Amino acid sequence: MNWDRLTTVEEMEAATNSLLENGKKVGADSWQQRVKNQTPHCGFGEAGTCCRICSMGPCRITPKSPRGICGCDVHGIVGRNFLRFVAGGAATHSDHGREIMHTLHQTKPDGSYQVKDPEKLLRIAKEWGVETEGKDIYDLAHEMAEIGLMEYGKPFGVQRFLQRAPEHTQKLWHEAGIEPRAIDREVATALHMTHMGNSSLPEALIRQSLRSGLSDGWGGSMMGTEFSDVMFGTPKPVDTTANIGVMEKDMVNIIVHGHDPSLSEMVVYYANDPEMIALAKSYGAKGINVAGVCCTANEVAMRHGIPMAGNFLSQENVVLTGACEAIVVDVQCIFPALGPLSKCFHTKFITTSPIARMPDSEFIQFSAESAGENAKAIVKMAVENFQNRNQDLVNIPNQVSKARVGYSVEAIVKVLDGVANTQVDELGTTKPLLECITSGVLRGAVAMVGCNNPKVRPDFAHIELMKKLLENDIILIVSGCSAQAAAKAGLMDPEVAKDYCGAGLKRVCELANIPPVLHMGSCVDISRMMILASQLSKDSGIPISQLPVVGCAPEWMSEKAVSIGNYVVATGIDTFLGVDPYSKGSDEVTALLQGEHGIKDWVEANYTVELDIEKLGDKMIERIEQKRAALGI
Ligand code: MSK
Repeated sequence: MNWDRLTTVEEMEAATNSLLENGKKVGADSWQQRVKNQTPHCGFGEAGTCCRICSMGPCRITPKSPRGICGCDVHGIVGRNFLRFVAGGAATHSDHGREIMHTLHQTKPDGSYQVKDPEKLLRIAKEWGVETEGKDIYDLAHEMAEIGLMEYGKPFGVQRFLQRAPEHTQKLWHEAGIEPRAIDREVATALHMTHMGNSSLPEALIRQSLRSGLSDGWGGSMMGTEFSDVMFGTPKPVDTTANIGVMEKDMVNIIVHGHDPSLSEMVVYYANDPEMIALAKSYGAKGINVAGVCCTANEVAMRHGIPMAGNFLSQENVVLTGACEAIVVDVQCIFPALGPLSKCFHTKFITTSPIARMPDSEFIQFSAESAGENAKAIVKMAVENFQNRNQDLVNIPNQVSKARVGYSVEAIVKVLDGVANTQVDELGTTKPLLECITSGVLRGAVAMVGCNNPKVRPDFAHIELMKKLLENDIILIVSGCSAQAAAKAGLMDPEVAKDYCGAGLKRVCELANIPPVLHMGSCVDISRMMILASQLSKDSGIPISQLPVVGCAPEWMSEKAVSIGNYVVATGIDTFLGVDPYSKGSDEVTALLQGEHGIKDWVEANYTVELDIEKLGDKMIERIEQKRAALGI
């Protein structure tokens, strides 16, 4: 265990290699092998220049064949593919938010789901103009759930949460014609626009990409985050541990993986049930250990201090330890490979959502109405499986770091008040953080998010970029698998990580007793970052685009990440990518996304794509310093 220094990527890779050796003993496949099988990738796919939207093709654009059969040029094809990519992500995130609203509708004082943060519910109700006086909190929760669900399909108007943005941002959205209407409408419009015979004008396609992205970040994702807080509690700083060594040799190990906290909350609850613990002991285990992978790990870590076993490309590692009794999944980012892999061991691969059905899994349909019963059945199945573990195959690398997680906007506002001693009003203020930035104690902030991608050495880009930014007194707010990369390395351990900071950031961390990399949650929680940026802008009077703040997704891989990129940029935050979003095949689309006169003219921010991680870091620091110079700070 590395309690007093960072765990290096090389050490993590050595641990993975020892797990792959374990897998070889039982004939397991691995993503590392599948990457080799799939390489080299299709050049047309990578450039975004293959169109298979209708059945006349597929059409692939080359110098010899510059147009598809319908006559669409490369710019239309790349633009359409890009918009479809965004729509897939916006639909996915927002459907997660929709499930949360349905769960909110099921809350009862004595039910599986309750209102744990009534103040937050009342605050949002007031914001939405809903009468709260004398109303029972559960009646209010149900009313808010219905109103929230209408945001998905209302025939008129724009998203309610847009009014949270600074006036300047709202004006830009209005003038650019990208205020998102009903969430489902923006996804449907994206699919309609990209159907054969509709839009092929890059500008129109990219405008709709921003609009669809905004329907996610300021609609579906924001509802997912805010109402998860209402039901499960708004995160506060809590200490936990991270990396593969959180699996316990003598305990029943249950891994929760996916995104929707409705499932994992209940699994955590029943894993603590004395009846289940007694059952585990009757099978010779010392107890039940729940740990997380991917964003579900973030959700339960920040609310309950549940350890985080790994991120996206570590998901096979937990099974390869030979000590995983069950891997329980809900939705998104789940490798279908987990089915055949779990068959090589004793592991039960339990799927729970009709949205994510996979071969070689046991399906226990989870629903808000029968949540308790379902979760108990899952925990029992895992416990009973302990007896089937083959002890000769158990290999748990001794790699664990400490992590302090759970920095919601509310928590950040609270802890940073300790640094500058500014009076916090009822709703809180970001003024202490602004003072640190304007005085130069902190040079700026980077919101680092996103996945792992085998195109980038896993976790290396996240960790190395974070170290470089910390050295330069740039504070990090992180979410998703980027957050777990930091936690695995030890960058969320306040004691260890402060030594990687410049003098200013180190002082802030010591005074506020925080790590320099602040864990903000899962990938839907990037909406928290939008609220924080908006609050900084309102408290300073400076437009978001002029603040020394940038976004970064160095190892992103999913459609959701592209949707996120679109709402982050559309909110005015320059965004730096370490993987190309299949757009390089069109110089027109590239200019719109990355140039000085594309989306930048509409929303005052754009993308930078840089595959060299060292240069990506330099470019972010340069942009932050340019913004500081422009502000004269
Ligand atoms: S889980 S979308 S791999 S961050 Fe949210 Fe991680 Fe990316 Fe999935």
